[in-house]
Amino acid sequence: TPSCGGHDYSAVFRPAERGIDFDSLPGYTRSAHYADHALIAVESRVFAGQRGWKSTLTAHLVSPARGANFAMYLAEMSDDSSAEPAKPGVERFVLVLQGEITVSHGAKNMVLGANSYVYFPPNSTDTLYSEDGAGLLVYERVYAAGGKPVFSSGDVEESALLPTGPEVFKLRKLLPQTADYDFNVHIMDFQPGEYLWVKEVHYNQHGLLLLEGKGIYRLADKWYPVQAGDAIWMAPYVPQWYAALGASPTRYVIYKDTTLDPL
Ligand code: UGY
Ligand code: MN
Repeated sequence: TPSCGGHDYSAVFRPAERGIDFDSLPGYTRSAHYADHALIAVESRVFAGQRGWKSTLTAHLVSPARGANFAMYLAEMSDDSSAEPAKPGVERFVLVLQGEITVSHGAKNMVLGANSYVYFPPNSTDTLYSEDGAGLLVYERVYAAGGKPVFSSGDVEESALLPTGPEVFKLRKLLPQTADYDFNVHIMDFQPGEYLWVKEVHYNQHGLLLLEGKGIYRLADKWYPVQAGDAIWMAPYVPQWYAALGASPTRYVIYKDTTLDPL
C-alpha cells in the first residue's frame, strides 16, 4: 500500500484496481425521464412482488402511469414460481431471457428456454411456471384491436428475417402482421458501425430493451450512450435514432403498436 501520510491516492492512476468505474459513482445515472421518452439504466430498476406472480420479483420499466399504452417489465422468477393469467382483456407477450418456463396451454405443457417467446391473447386462461427460475421480459396491454389474436410461441432465431428497405439492420417480427394484433415485438440486429437510416418520427409507441452490445441512442434532442440491459420508452412522435458502436453487434427487442389505427 502506498504511503502518503496514511492516505491512499492510488485511485488517480490505478482506478480499475481500486474497483472504481463510472457507473458506480454515487448518485450518478444515465437514467432520464421526460414527457416524450425515458432511459431506464440497469442501476435504476426497482424489483418488488407483483399480484398474480408467485415467488417472482418484477421491475416495471414502462407503464400507463406516464401515458404509455402498454406495460413493459422484467420478471425474475425463482424456484417453484408461477404466474396467473393476465387481467381480463389484457394480452401478454413473454420473451425468455434466461432459465426455463413451462407454459400450460390448454391441456398441453410447453417448456420454453432462453430466446423463446410466447403470446397469450386477451382472456387466455393459460398459466406459466418455473421450476428452477427464469428471467423474463414481459409486455402487456389492454387489447384494443377488435380481432381474433391467437396463442403463439416460437424461437427468436427461427423466425424469418424480413426486408427492411433502405435500412441495414436485420429485422424479425415475432407476432403475425395482421389487423388481429394491436402491437408487434421486433428483434433488431446491428453490426458495429451500422445505424438507423431513417431519423424516425412516428405515431407509434416503443418499449425497448437492449439485449446485447452498445451504442448511442438519440431521443428528442438528447444523445444517450447505451449498453446491454438498458431500457427505453419512446412516446409517440419522439425523434429516435440509433448507432451501434463498440466491438460486438447490438441486438434489441422493441414493442411497437404497429397496427393500431392512428385515429
Ligand atoms: O420500427 C420501428 O419503428 C423501429 N425501427 N424503431 C426503432 O428502432 N427506434
Ligand atoms: Mn421506431
